[in-house]
This record gives sequence, structure tokens and C-alpha cells, in this order.
Amino acid sequence: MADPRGALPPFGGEEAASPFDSARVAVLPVPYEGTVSYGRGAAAGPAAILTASAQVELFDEQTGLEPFRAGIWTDALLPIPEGPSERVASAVERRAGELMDAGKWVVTLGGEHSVTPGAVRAAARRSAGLRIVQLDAHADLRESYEGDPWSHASAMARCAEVAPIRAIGVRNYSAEEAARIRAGIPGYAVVHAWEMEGDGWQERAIEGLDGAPVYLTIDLDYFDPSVIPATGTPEPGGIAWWPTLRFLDALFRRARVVACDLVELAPAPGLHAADFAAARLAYKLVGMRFPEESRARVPGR
Ligand SMILES: [Mn+2]
Repeated sequence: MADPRGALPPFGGEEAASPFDSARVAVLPVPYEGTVSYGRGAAAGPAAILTASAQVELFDEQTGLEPFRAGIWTDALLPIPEGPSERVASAVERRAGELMDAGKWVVTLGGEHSVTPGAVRAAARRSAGLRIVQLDAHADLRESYEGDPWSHASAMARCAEVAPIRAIGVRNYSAEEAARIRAGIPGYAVVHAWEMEGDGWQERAIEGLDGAPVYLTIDLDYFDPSVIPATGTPEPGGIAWWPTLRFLDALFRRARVVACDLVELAPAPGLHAADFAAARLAYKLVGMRFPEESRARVPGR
């Protein structure tokens, strides 16, 4: 059989890869950009993350875990259907759903943020009472953008139709979105970036999520551009690496994260720190989700 990813490595590199049957984690790469509004390049995001992931140390020095031991299997690049972007959401929903039904913890790699509503719909169909946690610089709550209700700028408006959203790190939205937030979207809550100086925001951001099934969507422009400089729509004043990991660690301990995605990496020459940070983050998420299964086997211990 031909290699379904061409020359791209599986997530974590060949050394880390598991056969489908024994993998708890399925990585679903979705190389889609159709509606990106500013910088282009999100279609190359999954390839850059997979390539960088082969450079990630398989032992996580912070936690002492080896997340690949949970079993990570990487799907072929999702074929992107022609035509309106709603079809992409449907294709993601179908494939993510198949993987979920096979018992996998699905990590979707975008691609632009418009890949998220499909994965959220697949998760919501299988987890009653689903909540969404969104790390993002933008609210993405426009009813539609340039005539397209499935645009990346409307991604969370589509998600809000499926499950309540907790948006974290937001620092840029339009007057229309501000009005929608003010008017009240059922279950919607936002923690703005300017409310997130120092530690303490993590507790506020997690409040009420204990025990809840959560879909985690990470738009990489949530981070400060010093951490992730390569996104289509960079925004100053983002959040740093370690405070975010403290939040995610608490989220995974207290809620039940049923699936996640990392979106909007727009790889750029010379900025491979961004690709690596995204890969490192995805690998850490596997350890947070499967701490028991990720326990390291260190020689001599
Ligand atoms: Mn976004």
C-alpha cells in the first residue's frame, strides 16, 4: 500500500507510531484553508506539525511521561472536498466520528479554524452534555464572513449552535461579535487575555467544568507570537507557554477531554519554532489525557 502521507512521518516519528488497533490516540491531519482572511498557509499546518513532531523528545522531562506509550496512530491527510467549505466540516465530522467509534481519542490538526465545527459535531453526537473550551485570540463568532457561514471567522458561531463555549485568551473581535456576546449566547463565557496576567485566571477559566465532557479547540494564535509566531492572524498580548500548560493540566485532571484540535498554524520559513511548539503541545496533551498509559520505562529503574 502506498504511504498515505507521502514523505510525512507519523506523529512523533516512526519510533513513536503504533498500529491502529493498539493506539488510543488517532491524529487526524486536515490540510484545509479556504477562507483564511489575512496571512495564508494554514493548509501546510498539518505537514509542518507532523514533520516537527519527529523531533520532539519522546520523554517529557516535566512530567516524567512517555506519551507515545499510550499508542499514537496517524491517519492519512484528509482529502479536502471541492466546493463550499461546509463540505469540509462534513468530511471532518464523518472521519472524526469513525475514529471515535473505533474508540480513539481524536487529535485533529488543522488547517484553519473552520475544521473545528465538524469535529465538535462528531464529539457532541457521542458525548451528551458536551462543553467546548476554546483557546483563541479571536472570538470567531461572526454569523458569516465574506458571505460564508462556514468561514474560519464564523467557526465558533457554528460551534455555539452545538455546545456551550468557554473562550479563553480572546483579545480581538468585531463590534458585531461584541454585541452578540453582550446580548448573551447560551452558555457562552469569555476570559479575555487582558484578564489573564499572573496566575489565578486558570481557576476562573475552569470553573464549572469539573467532570464535564469537553471538546478542546486550540487556535494557536491564542499564544503570544513569541511562542507561536507563525499564524495567519497573529495578535499581540497572547498567553505564555507555562501558564497555559498549568491550565491544560488542571483541565485534563478535572474535566473529561473527549477530543481536541490544534488549528491555524501557518508555517513560514525561518519560523520553525512555531511548528515545534505546536507539535510539543500536541504531544503533551496526549500525556495529560493518558497519564497512566504514558508512564515511562526508564532503563535501570
Ligand atoms: Mn480562531
